Amino acid sequence: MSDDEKDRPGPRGLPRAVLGAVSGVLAGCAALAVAEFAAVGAGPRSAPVIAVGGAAVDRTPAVVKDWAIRRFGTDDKLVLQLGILGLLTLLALGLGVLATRHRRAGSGGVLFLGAVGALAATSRPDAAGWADAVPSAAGAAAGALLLYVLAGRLEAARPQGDEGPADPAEPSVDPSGPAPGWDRRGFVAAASAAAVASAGAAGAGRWLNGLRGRDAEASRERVVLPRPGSAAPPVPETAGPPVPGLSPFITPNHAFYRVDTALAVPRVDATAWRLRIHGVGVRRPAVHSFDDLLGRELIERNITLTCVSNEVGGPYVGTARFLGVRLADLLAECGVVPPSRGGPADQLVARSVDGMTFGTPVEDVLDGRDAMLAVGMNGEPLPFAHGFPVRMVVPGLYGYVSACKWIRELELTTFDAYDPYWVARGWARRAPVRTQSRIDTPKPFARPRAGTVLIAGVAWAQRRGIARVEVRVDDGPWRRARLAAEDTRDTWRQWSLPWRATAGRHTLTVRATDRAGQLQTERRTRTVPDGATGRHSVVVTVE
Ligand SMILES: Nc1nc2c(c(=O)[nH]1)N[C@H]1C(S)=C(S)[C@@H](COP(=O)(O)O)O[C@H]1N2
Ligand SMILES: [Mo]
Repeated sequence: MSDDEKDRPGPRGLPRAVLGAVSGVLAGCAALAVAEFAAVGAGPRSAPVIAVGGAAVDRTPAVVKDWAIRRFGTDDKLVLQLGILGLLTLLALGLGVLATRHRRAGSGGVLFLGAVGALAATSRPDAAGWADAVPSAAGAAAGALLLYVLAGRLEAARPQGDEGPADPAEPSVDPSGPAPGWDRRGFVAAASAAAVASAGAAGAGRWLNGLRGRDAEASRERVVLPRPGSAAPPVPETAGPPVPGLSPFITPNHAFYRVDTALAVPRVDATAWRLRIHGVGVRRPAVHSFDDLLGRELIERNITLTCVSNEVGGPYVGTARFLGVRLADLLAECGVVPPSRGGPADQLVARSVDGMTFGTPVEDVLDGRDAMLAVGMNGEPLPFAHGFPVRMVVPGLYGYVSACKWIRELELTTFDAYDPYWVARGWARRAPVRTQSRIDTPKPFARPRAGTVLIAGVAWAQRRGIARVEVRVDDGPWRRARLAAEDTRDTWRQWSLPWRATAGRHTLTVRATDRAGQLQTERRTRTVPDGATGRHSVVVTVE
């Protein structure tokens, strides 16, 4: 070896730490790829990033979950996954560097991360058992082995126990560089083989998981929605005035808000789907298939769905035309009696295929409102993101206590005996929708021209209906807005008010009064535990 060669920090100038970091990242990729492949068995929910993300959501306090929804909206899940991947990358870099000094410790770190993933996966409410631990375990084993091998190539020619040149007189080799005579060929060969194998495993995993999803997609494409026995009356022509900037009366499916904890949207094969009804006071437990439901009398109703996490003025509210089976009929067939007539169960717990649980008052479901198991939304089968094949919809209740998507089970129980998912995390047991209103146009910080400006928006108070909407400019008097025709009391109502706008900065505020006589309160509260209160204001500058 020439002196010249020895003086360089390392072959090709790459310090050993960098090669270690590269090894760490390769090991991380291999681990995730093998895990993705192994997750074909137990389903995408068992893949480490999804499992850890899901477990993190499970443990997120109501306030933080709410902050995330506020801050990131429907992207909260994407942000969470990117966060986990970013953290994993940092850990992989660190473990890779560590492995160049302590091979065992580096690989041990990878195994430890695998254990975290495995624990997370088995802790999820939808975990099937130990099978959910397999992807993380298999991935970690592959990653740990690869890191061990790569780190070994980096020190291949190093004499045992020698951390650097023994003779200080000898021109030194940078101790942070790979050991002299490191097995470059071996490293490059192992690294490339690992990269190719990882890409292969990840690709194969994706493909196989896709095949699974395709059965579900095919089953959705085959659905022919029957005509409703009880159709929704046509929406009054005047319920949705064509005001630019105002939300359409019916929210199209693609624009309908989505709120759920599912990091991977469940893709359920409708032909294999079953709904089980059982529990306290159920004299005839039942199991229904999707075709059973389609064969029954269906009702079609326009219903405004609202999320408890919706801030005052927020976007998590929408109206759709749902088609489904009346829930009261299904329960009555099983012999269920409401508490007011002596029934022993006051809580109807719904469970989804992804392990979420919801608790709805039995009394509400049986009080004559159009609570349903929906199979259709705006003329098509439920989109996967909105609960295909079957979801629950109960007018007048926030989604987290009623609107179970991807439902698979209904259990009659009591509020004393069981707390469903969000209730166990600090949200209210009972949560009827609050009377609310929102200004859709003008938008905040808009700069309309002086003259007539149309202020318009929506107001909702499901089960009660909207009686009045008033708008105030700055500290002026409350002026009654023109209400569009009402569809039903379970849908939102649109309103508008022409305003003679004068130049300058103005604050527009809206308030609604429901038909029970309740005026929307001015008092601002957070969304936790049972829905935000307060009034929506928009500041505009008239030019
Ligand atoms: N399985 C499942 N169903 C769910 C949820 C969920 O996290 N998982 N979220 C609920 C909440 S909080 C709301 S507000 C509604 C939203 O329904 P959408 O996403 O179809 O608008 O779904 C409900 N159904
Ligand atoms: Mo919600």
